[in-house]
Amino acid sequence: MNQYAQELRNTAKAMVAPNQGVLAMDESNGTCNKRFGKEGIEQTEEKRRQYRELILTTPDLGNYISGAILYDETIRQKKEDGTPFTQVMKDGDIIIGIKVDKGAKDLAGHPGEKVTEGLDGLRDRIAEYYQMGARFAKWRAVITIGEGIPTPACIEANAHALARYAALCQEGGLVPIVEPEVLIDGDHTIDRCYEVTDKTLRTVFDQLRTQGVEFDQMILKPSMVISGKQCTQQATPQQVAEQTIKCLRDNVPASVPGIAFLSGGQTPEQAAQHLHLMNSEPLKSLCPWRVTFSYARAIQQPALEHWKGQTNKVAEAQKLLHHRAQCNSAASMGNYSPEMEKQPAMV
Ligand code: 5MM
Repeated sequence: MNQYAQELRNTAKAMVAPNQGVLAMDESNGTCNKRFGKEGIEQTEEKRRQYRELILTTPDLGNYISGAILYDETIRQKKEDGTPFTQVMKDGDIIIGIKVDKGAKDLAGHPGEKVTEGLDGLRDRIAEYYQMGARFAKWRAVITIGEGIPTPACIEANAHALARYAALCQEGGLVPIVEPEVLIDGDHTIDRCYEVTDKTLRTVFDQLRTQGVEFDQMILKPSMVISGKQCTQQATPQQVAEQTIKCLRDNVPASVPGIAFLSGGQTPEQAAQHLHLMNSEPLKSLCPWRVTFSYARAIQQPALEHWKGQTNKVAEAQKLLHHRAQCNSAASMGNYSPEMEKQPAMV
């Protein structure tokens, strides 16, 4: 039996505790710089550090956020006053998570498709991150819907990598967040998204089983079953919630403690509304797992747009971040209403 088994179960449960979800702040430098570029923010290590300090020092963040996923650069950084970010998180009751994949790269022989890399040397990196205080990890696979894609080759290669990553994490004491993202980009219908998500989740859980991953010691981070962004026929929020729960019930074992969605390019309000509907009757009683969030953009975006790199905007940006965390916390309990968005944003 894995020496970490009980610790892994406890961590997984804590990550999806009532009222709480996970904050994804693991943008790689490329992605973070791209988002900074759009806001006219300088693309430097110091600006990324300042931004991550803004997030992690948001007052009372730990009331709504159980854990935060960091990037390799961030887990080594400190506050301006020299306090390591890892210490700030421990003090704020936020579990330390770390992205361990090395990004989605072109899949050879399959134009338009990606496979996520990062298995080489992963055992050693996990040991280092555990030493640094991390207790969970994340690996994201990307599945694109388009003409003739995804192919079985893409789904299988990504599912295999996710399962090998998850097994290595459990061996080293980190709860794996398994993230197969079916992209929202494209003009596909919700039915097509259902078909692809169903096939992807089925293949991922087959591979997790094959690699001996313990389902009660992991968290699934899926995309929702939703119409493509450019689809002319957009499904209603209730349809998104229903189709997503149906697809998850067909594929995710009840022993998985929690499902923490990515937002994938939905607006902050959509992401909160969809999560709320899944946590409201009649869907709520159909779920054997806790259903919550692991959003990046749907929590960070308003704060980033307000901050724009300006020191005098930090406190206001933190209020916006706090508000999104609060809305999604409520949504994860079925207590969100669009009225919450009308409250003054406290700026
Ligand atoms: C899908 O992206 C994940 C969730 O974020 P959203 O809620 O915005 O969809 C997120 O954790 C993602 O993996 C990172 O932000 C970006 O990582 P890369 O490696 O693409 O920079």
